[in-house]
Amino acid sequence: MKHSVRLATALLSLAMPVHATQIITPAKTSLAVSSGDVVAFVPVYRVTAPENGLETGLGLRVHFNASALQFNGVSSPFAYGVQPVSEVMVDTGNFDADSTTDRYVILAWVDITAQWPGTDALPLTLGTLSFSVKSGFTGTTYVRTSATDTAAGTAFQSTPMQLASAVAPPSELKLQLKGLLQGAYVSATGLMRDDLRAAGLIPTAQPYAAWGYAGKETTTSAQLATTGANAPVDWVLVELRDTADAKKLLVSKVGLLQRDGDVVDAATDSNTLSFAGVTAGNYYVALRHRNHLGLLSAKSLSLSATPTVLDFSQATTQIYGKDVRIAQGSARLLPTGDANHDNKLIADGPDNDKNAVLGTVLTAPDNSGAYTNFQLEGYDASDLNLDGKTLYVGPDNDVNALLGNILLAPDNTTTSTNYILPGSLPESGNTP
Ligand SMILES: [Ca+2]
Ligand SMILES: [Ca+2]
Ligand SMILES: [Ca+2]
Ligand SMILES: [Ca+2]
Repeated sequence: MKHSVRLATALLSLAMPVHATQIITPAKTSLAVSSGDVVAFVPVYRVTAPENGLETGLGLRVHFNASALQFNGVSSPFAYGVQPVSEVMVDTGNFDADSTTDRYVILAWVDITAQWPGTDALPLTLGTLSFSVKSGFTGTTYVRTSATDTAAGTAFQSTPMQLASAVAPPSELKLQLKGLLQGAYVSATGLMRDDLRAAGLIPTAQPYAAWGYAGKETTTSAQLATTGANAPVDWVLVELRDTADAKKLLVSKVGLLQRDGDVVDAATDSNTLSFAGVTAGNYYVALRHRNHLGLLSAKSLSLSATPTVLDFSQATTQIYGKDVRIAQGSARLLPTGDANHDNKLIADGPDNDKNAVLGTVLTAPDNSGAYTNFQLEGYDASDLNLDGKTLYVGPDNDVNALLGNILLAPDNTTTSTNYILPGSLPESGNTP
């Protein structure tokens, strides 16, 4: 094969007539491509006056970048005088003056009687070179041509074909997520209370900036005026995590939790959450709240533009790690009590959540007497039952549910108040 190419180029250098310019133009000069695409490079030949178009032939290198393209072969080569296609060669000579095109193949046509390309009219299609776009290719690459050897007196002109990675179509993942917060849950109705909303305490801007979440979600007074089963209970944080590492946070979004457990988009009120610009694939999904233990799906879920449903309130929904959910009837609830947001429920000892509640009460500006039974109104993480007040002692206080969760924890076999109930959500080290 190589022998034939050498013969061809030798003949060309001997016999090319003067003043001709042989011109190669690709049938397509630019193309948008994606990984795996099979693309065609179709060189079209013509020659300038004063020549009549009859030559000894043409030796053509077709240059390409081997990290972007794989050469598949040539089909339908122009038959008259055609030589076997060369192997793929390394472009150490950089004959096309483009260092990114590091490989080439040679196509050659030879006619020792200088009648090439015969009687065929110009321009002439010389064949189709097939390339596959390698996986992971991004950016721009070129297929260029050069003439093999310096044929005496002839010039060569060529136009490259540009291949640019196609812009991926905007992808959007859709998720329908449900969950119930123990602090607000009323088993008689199967709904959560919306005391925070009714008291006008839910902020219009998402409150998870304190956790490092920088999203700009806001809601409207109209949405916060909604009553009934779709009334907002509070803001919640939704996370998509890496299928290979449940600790690795990839995308976050904040939504509003309705009384019936739907997590809705704060802007649109839709119970289908959209994650724009996220590639379809497998993700762990987390649901988190300001003062409840968060939950993560047991497995990563296949998310795409078709909504995926995840309902943490169903007993049949599997949880990542130990299932820390609180059972009330058939409902499963996110446990309340994490007043200091450390992913643990502690009632006694260092970093305990009971003291976080007490401290908030005792240091409240209006509680100048530092009364333990002072009732602090407001939107505070210490309001563990989400009724709009922080209360340490007395009816509807905020520590009873915390204590109950610790004393009744399945692993607290000795029913100790100093038992530490760890959350099952693996803690992420990052906060996109
Ligand atoms: Ca090159
Ligand atoms: Ca709803
Ligand atoms: Ca805690
Ligand atoms: Ca409360």
